[in-house]
Amino acid sequence: MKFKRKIQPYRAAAGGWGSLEATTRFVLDSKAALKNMRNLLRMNKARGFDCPGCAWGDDNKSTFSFCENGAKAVTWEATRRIVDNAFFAQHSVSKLYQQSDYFLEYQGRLTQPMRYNSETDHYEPVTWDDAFALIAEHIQAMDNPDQMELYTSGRASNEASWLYQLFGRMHGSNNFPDCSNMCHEASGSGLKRSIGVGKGTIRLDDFDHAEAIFVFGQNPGTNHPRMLHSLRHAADHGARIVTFNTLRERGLERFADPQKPLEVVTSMAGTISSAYYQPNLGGDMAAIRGMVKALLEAHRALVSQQQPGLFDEAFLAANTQGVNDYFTAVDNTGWAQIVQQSGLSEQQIREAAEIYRSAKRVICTWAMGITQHKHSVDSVREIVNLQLLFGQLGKKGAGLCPVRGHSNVQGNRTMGIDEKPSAAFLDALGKHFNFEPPRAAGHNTVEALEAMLRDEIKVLIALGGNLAAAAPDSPRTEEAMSRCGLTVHISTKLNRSHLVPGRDSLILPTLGRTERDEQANGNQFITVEDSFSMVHASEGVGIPLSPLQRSETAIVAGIAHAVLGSEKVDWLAMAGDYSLIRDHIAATIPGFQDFNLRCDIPGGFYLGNAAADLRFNTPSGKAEFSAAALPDSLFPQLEGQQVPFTLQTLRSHDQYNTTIYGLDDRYRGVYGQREVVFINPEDLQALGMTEGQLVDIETLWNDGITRRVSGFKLVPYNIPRGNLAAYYPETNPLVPLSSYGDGSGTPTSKSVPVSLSPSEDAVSLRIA
Ligand SMILES: Nc1nc2c(c(=O)[nH]1)N[C@H]1C(S)=C(S)[C@@H](COP(=O)(O)OP(=O)(O)OC[C@H]3O[C@@H](n4cnc5c(=O)[nH]c(N)nc54)[C@H](O)[C@@H]3O)O[C@H]1N2
Ligand SMILES: Nc1nc2c(c(=O)[nH]1)N[C@H]1C(S)=C(S)[C@@H](COP(=O)(O)OP(=O)(O)OC[C@H]3O[C@@H](n4cnc5c(=O)[nH]c(N)nc54)[C@H](O)[C@@H]3O)O[C@H]1N2
Ligand SMILES: [Mo]
Repeated sequence: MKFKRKIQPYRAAAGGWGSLEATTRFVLDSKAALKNMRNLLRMNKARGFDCPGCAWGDDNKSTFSFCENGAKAVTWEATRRIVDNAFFAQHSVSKLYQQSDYFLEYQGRLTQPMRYNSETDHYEPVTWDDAFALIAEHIQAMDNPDQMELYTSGRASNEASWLYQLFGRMHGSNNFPDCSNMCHEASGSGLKRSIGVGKGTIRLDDFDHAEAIFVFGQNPGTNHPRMLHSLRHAADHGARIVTFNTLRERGLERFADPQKPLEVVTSMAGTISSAYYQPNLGGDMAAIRGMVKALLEAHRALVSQQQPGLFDEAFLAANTQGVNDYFTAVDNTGWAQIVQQSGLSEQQIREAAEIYRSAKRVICTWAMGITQHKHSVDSVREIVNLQLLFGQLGKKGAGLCPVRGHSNVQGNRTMGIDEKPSAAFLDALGKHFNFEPPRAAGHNTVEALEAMLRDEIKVLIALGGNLAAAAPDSPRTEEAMSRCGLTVHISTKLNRSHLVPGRDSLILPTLGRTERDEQANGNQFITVEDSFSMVHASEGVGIPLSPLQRSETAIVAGIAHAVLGSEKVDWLAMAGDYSLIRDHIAATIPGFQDFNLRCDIPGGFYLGNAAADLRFNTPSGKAEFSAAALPDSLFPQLEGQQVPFTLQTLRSHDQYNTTIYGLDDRYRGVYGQREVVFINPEDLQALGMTEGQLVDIETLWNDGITRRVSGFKLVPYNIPRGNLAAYYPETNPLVPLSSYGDGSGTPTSKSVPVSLSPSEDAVSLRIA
């Protein structure tokens, strides 16, 4: 594959012609153009399938609602290329390992179960029955149930993930590491501690009523393109959109609605952000603390003049706990620290505070720029603090909105994919199935990898995802996985995780969400939950490529049946008729009564959110302020050491996590390449380096391990000094496994302490 490399700033609005053109080009490039188009048309409708792209909600109003990146996700799944027996016979695992992530997934869909043969270093065909028997053999040989890790990636349906957790718990372990541990874990734990529920409190139509929307650490133009419609619509109706993002992101500046041809043809693209602040990486908590400091000052001035204060005193008294301790923490935080840590001036922060206070209804949204730092839980709670002061909960057009990643990651948690399940959930499960579920907390993703490195884990099963490439510290992650006795990957496409086999390894090919899922009792649909707690049905339409592919639910049931037998639970009957699973979900998870009936509601049904109704499931029964101090440093491990740069690892426009669709990042002006590092032009000059020069990036850490990637091209960019950005997963070797968030365990993918040096092999690389 040859790609034209160039760096050329993107000047148009996000979402305009560029977007449609790229979509069409992408769809037509694939061999299944017509089928793809038909699939697109059915996305996000009452029935038809849910877009496997992101977890944004659907308004069910527009007739042709899809986005460029949703289109890529669907087309990528709908390829006619196949990776089968013949492919694996031709390529050894060691040879495939040399290939890029892009190459691996581009080979097509997995169509038959394969087992690794370490003697030949090839995957070889295996029957489903033999695969299940092999899994049972390994699991039954374990000394205790905690020697197994059950990983989940957030595309799995409610039905498959619920069945999966039941299998794991009936077998006796809570080891459910998942992608969420690397993603929005800090949102879940921060929100739970502050307001008693780990989910967003708003609904999609709240965007129509907000007077201000604060967007922290998020790049919706690429990762949640349909959110731009909501932002644009809100901006058109006079809402102020205030962005906090370390980088200048095109999608947050201007957006042309691809569904409004006039805008695309003329240049009527709307401006999105009315204010755009570029804090240092990890600087948002300080920025918000500064906003509150300014607001508290104004509040006190009013009160001292016997006037009503700024804050919503009635709300605070009735619904919250700990505000005075919080004010003390704010008083104890000086402007010098706020300015230094946020990287914003006091004036900018005061200006943001002014916009905030002038709006009656405010929504705060956030994503990975907030959640992938050491102090992410405190940062999430600081957003909540701000919102509580003004009573921005329990009213229309206001609230908290962590914008989720994978399309059903929120649903997975609701279904019990959780290494720390609540006692109430375990009680309900135990009672319904008459067994004693394990009570001890299980492993999150980092803990699972650490346990593998200690040789404590015999079996790893992955329900989707690509753990080897998604997890931090790639060499150690790969080492960890290869130490398992058996690794099992339930996957749609070939990926890096398959190429770091345990002593035994299986690839089990599964159907994607866009495909027809026919079982004993006829065609099945599944359900998913979006970022707004809407649960809805999704039914695939594409014809599967091979009769050997099985649904995720059927595979999980097959494993459970082989390991546990079907005396207590009839796993295979559930795989034959998913409505049986939904009946069990209704009986074990709150909010799902009459689940099967409610699957027919167009657009789905709302699970509800207690905090949005001002009911707080916290120890005090109220929303709890967090009085945490600002962190002294992002890297306390490096006390006293000079850290030249902080690096964030982020997504390009042509990727879905570890799936690389192409080598362009259009809105950032990068074409045909991914090994680039964005840097402030003054830093470039201070380093005595030049645009386009190739550098090595090396992590500064305290464990004596060298972590370095080489040959990254310097690209001058609008980013504050001292901050860098480069793409994930290429930079995952730089993120230490032992660097994770306090109280979240999430790898600190958005703040890696690094230094840069000229690449030694720069000359040869440049010629190549
Ligand atoms: N097309 C596409 N869609 C996706 C995905 C995908 O890979 N491709 N992935 C899905 C998943 S799993 C997820 S979790 C989401 C991810 O969605 P995002 O969180 O938008 O993803 P990232 O690319 O990691 O972008 C992080 C953004 O935060 C900014 N940022 C980084 N650190 C900081 C900081 O400290 N402060 C501030 N204020 N800003 C910061 C970055 O400049 C960047 O704009 O998207 C989901 N949707
Ligand atoms: N450095 C760094 N690391 C990060 C991040 C970062 O920003 N920086 N982001 C983190 C985040 S937010 C996340 S969510 C994780 C993502 O971690 P994962 O969810 O583990 O990774 P994905 O790349 O989404 O998984 C892609 C694979 O899933 C499989 N797949 C696709 N569709 C399906 C399906 O329908 N069913 C099944 N069974 N399999 C399917 C395919 O085989 C594909 O190769 O990565 C994390 N890692
Ligand atoms: Mo994510």
